[in-house]
Amino acid sequence: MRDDHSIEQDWAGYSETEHATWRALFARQKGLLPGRAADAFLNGLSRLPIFGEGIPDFDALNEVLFKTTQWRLVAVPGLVPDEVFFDHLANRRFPAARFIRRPEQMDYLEEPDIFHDVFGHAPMLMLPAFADYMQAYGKGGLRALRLGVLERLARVYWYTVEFGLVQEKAGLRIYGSGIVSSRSESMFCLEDPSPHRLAFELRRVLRTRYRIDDFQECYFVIRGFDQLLELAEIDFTPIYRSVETLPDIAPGDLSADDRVITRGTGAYHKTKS
Ligand code: HBI
Ligand code: FE
Repeated sequence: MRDDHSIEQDWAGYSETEHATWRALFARQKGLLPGRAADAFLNGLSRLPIFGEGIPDFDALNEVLFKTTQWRLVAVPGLVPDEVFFDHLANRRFPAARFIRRPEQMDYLEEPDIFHDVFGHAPMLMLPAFADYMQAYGKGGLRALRLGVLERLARVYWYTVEFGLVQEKAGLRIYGSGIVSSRSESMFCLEDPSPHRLAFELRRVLRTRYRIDDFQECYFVIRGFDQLLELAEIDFTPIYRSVETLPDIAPGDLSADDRVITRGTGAYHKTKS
């Protein structure tokens, strides 16, 4: 392992069982995502050498990704320390786990694996606005560590990059990597009546706790990816200060100022049944 925690992907070292796990995960999500995933996600996926046959080769991916938005994937053994993670993002490198889940973990695992990191994250990095937002998050993460406000900033990443929804003309769509890489949550987040779907509001997000052990009870909806680019351009320091004394909000709670996005007309349309 290098100082920045990166390792070789060693693509030739994957076993047939590992490629078979990828194939099964890919086939399952591919069928679910038309009509559910954001256009930008589907478009990014279609332009990258991410296929159903087996685990992608980072060298081939990086050739396309780097040419498009100057991002690249670097292989890591698993979770890396916050500071290392942010430093990679600030330099337009996405640390992606080399390992794939075991066959008995098809539906759930705690740590991000290569399917989550590559299938879930790489397609959005093909969109210039999103690519710039991710880099800004890395820089902001390094600042937040110094200011002691990482717990609050991490919620912005969670509710956008990992579990974000976007309002498109055709309806509500998924762009969060934690959702697009999960069979059950990609249905739950759009179709289940129970979770709150709220218009994205920065101060509200900074205060909202999240669940790591179950489906989200709350999703935040952006108007489009320009909204993320706006976040990349503002100074968070006065905003941290303005919410410093305000209490956290539980993920299942609603407050009077929340703008609830209904799933009514134009929300989610099935394109096939
Ligand atoms: N490391 N490999 C990896 N992937 C992540 O998503 C990740 C990480 N380290 C820290 C981290 N995420 C989060 O704690 C930050 O977003 C706050
Ligand atoms: Fe992730």
